Amino acid sequence: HSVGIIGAPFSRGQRKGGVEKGPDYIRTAGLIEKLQAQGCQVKDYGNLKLDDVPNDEPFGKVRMPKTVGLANQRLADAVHTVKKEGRACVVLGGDHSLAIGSILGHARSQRDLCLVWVDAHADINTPLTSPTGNVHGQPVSYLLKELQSKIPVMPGFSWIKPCITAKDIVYIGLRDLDPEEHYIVKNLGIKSFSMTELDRLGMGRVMEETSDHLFSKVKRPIHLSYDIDALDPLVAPATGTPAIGGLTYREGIYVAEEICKTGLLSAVDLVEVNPSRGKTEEEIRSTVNAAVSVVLSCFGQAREGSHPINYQLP
Ligand code: DIR
Ligand code: MN
Ligand code: MN
Ligand code: MN
Repeated sequence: HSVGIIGAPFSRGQRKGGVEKGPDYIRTAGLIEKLQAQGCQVKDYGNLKLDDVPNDEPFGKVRMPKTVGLANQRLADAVHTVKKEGRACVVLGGDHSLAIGSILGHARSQRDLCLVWVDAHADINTPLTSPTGNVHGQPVSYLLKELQSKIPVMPGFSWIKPCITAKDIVYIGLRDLDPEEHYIVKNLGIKSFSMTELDRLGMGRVMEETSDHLFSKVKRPIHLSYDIDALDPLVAPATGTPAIGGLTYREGIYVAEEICKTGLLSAVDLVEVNPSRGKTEEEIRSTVNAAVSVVLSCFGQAREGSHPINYQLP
């Protein structure tokens, strides 16, 4: 695998400080060295320089629209560059609002991409349904063609053109949706494996059905947008909006292993690691290590073990 890493130390899509430290914590835990040790060619593009835009008044409820819009514009350009250079792109967050720029940048070079969204939350509020005004609870709404008529013109967001349709998305791990979000998911018929479906089917069937729905018939590039709060807070407590009853470590890794095996993985977001939300060093360590393991599994780390293709017994 040839992998490009972008740090997106961005926190203005929600209210809690600390999530901007995610990229550096994940690097310090050895992500790049570990990817290289498993045979990946890695280029680290460094952290984006993202500044607050002055006089960034709320638009309705939406908080810091100019700052969030500009950061995502920068990120879209960076992701586009990584894809032009022929690498799989890994964006380290930062909060989940950065999926807007990551997916739009990805879509510039990969027209028919599909989206696997692993999260406790659907992140599909529109600016008008959002109960919090936090853009990290809204990114999917800006990306969906079907919702375009429901999105008002907002400062900082005029460059955004939706790039995916409802049938191009699968959700995995949902358990904390606002009523308006549930309405949108059902009304648009988005394929969703909430924790209830996961309990019914098991993760093996969930990944089979994800594959059937998105990429088994016609091969297409996969964008994996992975919110660390998809994992149970017992595993990943250092995150802004933890939700009890989530994926086990094993289920979380299995998703990444299966996506890796398709050979279609083109971009990954690993978001919402917030070291400041860990109550102890151990909570931070556990969350960061889970994030590193998810990315390693996306690019070849397998629990069954592995060996070089030309290996000869001595
Ligand atoms: C809530 C929480 N649905 C919102 N969303 C979160 O703010 O729109 N997304 N935590 O990650
Ligand atoms: Mn979430
Ligand atoms: Mn999210
Ligand atoms: Mn969140």
